[in-house]
Amino acid sequence: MNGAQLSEFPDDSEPLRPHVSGLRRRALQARELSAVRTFSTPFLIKFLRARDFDEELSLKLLLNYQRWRRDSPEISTCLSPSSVLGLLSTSYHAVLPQRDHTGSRVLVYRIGQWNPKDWTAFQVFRVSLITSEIISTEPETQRRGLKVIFDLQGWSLGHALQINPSLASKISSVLSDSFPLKVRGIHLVNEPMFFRPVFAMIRPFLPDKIKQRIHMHGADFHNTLSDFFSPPVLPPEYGGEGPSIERACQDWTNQLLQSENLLQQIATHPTGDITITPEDALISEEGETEPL
Ligand code: VIV
Repeated sequence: MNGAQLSEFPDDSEPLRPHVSGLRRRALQARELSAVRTFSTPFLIKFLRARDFDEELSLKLLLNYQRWRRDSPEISTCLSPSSVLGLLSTSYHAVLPQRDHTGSRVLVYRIGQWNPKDWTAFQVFRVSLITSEIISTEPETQRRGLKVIFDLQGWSLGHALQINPSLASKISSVLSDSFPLKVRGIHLVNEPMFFRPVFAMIRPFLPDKIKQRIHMHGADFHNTLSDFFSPPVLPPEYGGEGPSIERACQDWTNQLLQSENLLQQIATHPTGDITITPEDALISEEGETEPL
């Protein structure tokens, strides 16, 4: 059975068990994680699904995720949606209510709603990390990944000045191999000419696979965006027939606010694994074959 077929099985099914145990054993043996004694099954499955059940690649992703969290405390130590409520209230961001025809989650970011005088790039990044943590718990999103629409209308020098090389490298790491989500498409709309230098800073760090999935639509996006998304998926502002972008942003903000506790737990947990059950702890002790 290949990774894509395995991915379809539910979390607690028999065919997934040897892979979960395999990744758990590798993770428990990894020197970088020596302080961690348990890994829950749903947590490990996120990384396995993101890498089509290749245990070696899944371990690498798990270690990169840990490293990214550690190296980006300005972004990862607080995942409270209410701390960025002012930004969310401007209709900056939504996860659309409908998945696309392949089952991917569709995310919209309206950069023009971000006033760089009020919010730092780290806080803006936090919004994406919050959403990513929430949607990465959904098995269907773990299987079918996500697509992002960046509306760059209103992109200004004030925005550009916030994106330095260190931040550009953090952006490319989460897009490539530091977060357990499959990035299936990045669509830029309304990008102005002077977005190019910023894009040129991020692009060299991206693997070819991701580069090929970036589409620049410009101001005439109505014609080309519809090649990728069917009308019921998109809000009318983007040429679709779904609920308005304002409605979608409000609804998603409310969903995030309801997850405040969960997000707080993820942020403060040493590995971000908040789904540990007593049963999982037992399995991990069995899996521990090396003498301490
Ligand atoms: O956060 O899967 C200059 C995606 C994104 C994520 C995270 C995950 C993910 C697709 C990003 C996309 C957005 C965490 C797991 C990278 C946060 C970006 C925050 C910055 C401050 C926004 C500034 C605007 C960018 C727009 C261009 C981006 C690309 C060309 C990718």
